[in-house]
Amino acid sequence: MPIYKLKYFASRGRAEPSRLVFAAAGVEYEDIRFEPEQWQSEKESASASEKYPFGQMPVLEADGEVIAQSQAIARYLANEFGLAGKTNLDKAKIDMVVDALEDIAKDIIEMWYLHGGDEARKAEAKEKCLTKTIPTIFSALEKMLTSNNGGDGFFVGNSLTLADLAFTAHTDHHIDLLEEEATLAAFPKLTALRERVREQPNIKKWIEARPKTEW
Ligand SMILES: N[C@@H](CCC(=O)N[C@@H](CS)C(=O)NCC(=O)O)C(=O)O
Repeated sequence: MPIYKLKYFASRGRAEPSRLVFAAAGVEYEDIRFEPEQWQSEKESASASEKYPFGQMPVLEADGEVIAQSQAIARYLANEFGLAGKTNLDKAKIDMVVDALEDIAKDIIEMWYLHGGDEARKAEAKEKCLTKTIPTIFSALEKMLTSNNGGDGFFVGNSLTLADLAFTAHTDHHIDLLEEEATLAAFPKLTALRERVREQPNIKKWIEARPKTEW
């Protein structure tokens, strides 16, 4: 097994789907968390372009090989640990879920950057997220989940995959950043899936043990 190091800020954010993949697989890794000032000096270090190809985090080191981009990292780990579906069609379905979640993340990030600035525009962005983006995407995901074993199992196939883990990580994030518990309420199958994933023993253990962060 390679020696894995996952580098990110002291938050769940874009690293948490990969952390959940590690947890689900029961694989050890070094969970390196930088404070903003440490990150600044990392970025200014002589080897920054090798260690951080895009000048951003998260970054994974696997036996010294550097992999950047959060989705690439999560997919790589899921493939390595058998959480990436069995067929190319399974993989495409997992990507559908992950990419749809990224569309929500884009809207939330846009809203987040208005924080402390134009409060009216921020409220407008939040409203759009809550009344349009999330309901549209969650309706499609609820339908997709329901079409697989009645929605009482997992998004794809008969076992846990990156799709379920990414959904669980992203919904925590949405709920915290939007300060809104209600986004899932209209979607009973998605709500139950999230609980099922959070109750998986390895995931439960990680959620209890992980550093408590604001987001
Ligand atoms: N597309 C990239 C985006 C990465 C990204 O935006 N990283 C932010 C944190 S979430 C970052 O490193 N910000 C610090 C900086 O740009 O200096 C991914 O998914 O990994």
